[in-house]
Amino acid sequence: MSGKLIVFEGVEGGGKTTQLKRCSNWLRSGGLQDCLGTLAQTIPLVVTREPGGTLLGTKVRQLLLDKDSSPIHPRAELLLYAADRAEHVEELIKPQLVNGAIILCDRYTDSTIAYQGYGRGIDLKLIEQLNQIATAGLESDLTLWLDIDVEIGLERARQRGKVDRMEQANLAFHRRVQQGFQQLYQQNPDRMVRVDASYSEEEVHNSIQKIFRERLRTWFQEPSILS
Ligand code: Z5A
Repeated sequence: MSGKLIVFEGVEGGGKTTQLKRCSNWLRSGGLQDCLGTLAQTIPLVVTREPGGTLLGTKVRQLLLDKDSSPIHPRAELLLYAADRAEHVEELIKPQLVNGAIILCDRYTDSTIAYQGYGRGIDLKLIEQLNQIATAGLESDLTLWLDIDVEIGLERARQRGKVDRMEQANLAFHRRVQQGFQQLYQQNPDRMVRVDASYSEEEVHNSIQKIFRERLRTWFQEPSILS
């Protein structure tokens, strides 16, 4: 597969959605061309998210995040995230990678390890197996971990006014989730890059741009015939 899967991860309020949008706007409005020259015209850009990147996923997302719905058992919750992902990988991610696209995805497998594993306490090995089944082994090429203090992130999410079922969980839960992302970052130094998300939107965007510039050139630029 010739495309690239780039995932934005982290606890609530870290600014994933904000930064993913800024990043796609920047890439579409000349950033990709700036990094890759004329090659940029041949590379599609796709923006998606989990849960909810497909028609089925939209329905699963409603079931999972509706704050007024009755509680879902942790194993049922885990399987719903896995079902969303299996459909997402087969229907959208794989075909777009074959098509050579750069895919920007809001959350992926690390969220399941952090939230259902560290947060809910489900066996991590079981989750890894399920992630393997759901993705057929497809890992991200790059995961940007937007690292923010849990309380600051939740305060940002609260100020925005939208609170979903996961955000209603207690602080101890979100701290365990944060610990999960820290562990994943330590275990996957090649795939994961930490971005300090405590700075202003503009500053965080600039850090992400820098990472993109380096990676895109490494991935897509053909070696010079002179070198
Ligand atoms: N979940 C799971 O449990 N297991 C899984 O396998 C998967 C997901 C895939 C998805 O919800 C939920 O599903 C999520 C994990 C769970 N739990 N929750 N809740 P979502 O997609 O609706 O929400 P989210 O992924 O958690 O995103 P979020 O709450 O919207 O946070 P965010 O995307 O990181 O932040 P944001 O929306 O970009 O920004 C939040 C606010 O902060 C907003 O008002 C911004 O204007 C502001 N902001 C952003 N950046 C800054 C900076 N730099 N300074 C100050 N203010 C800022």
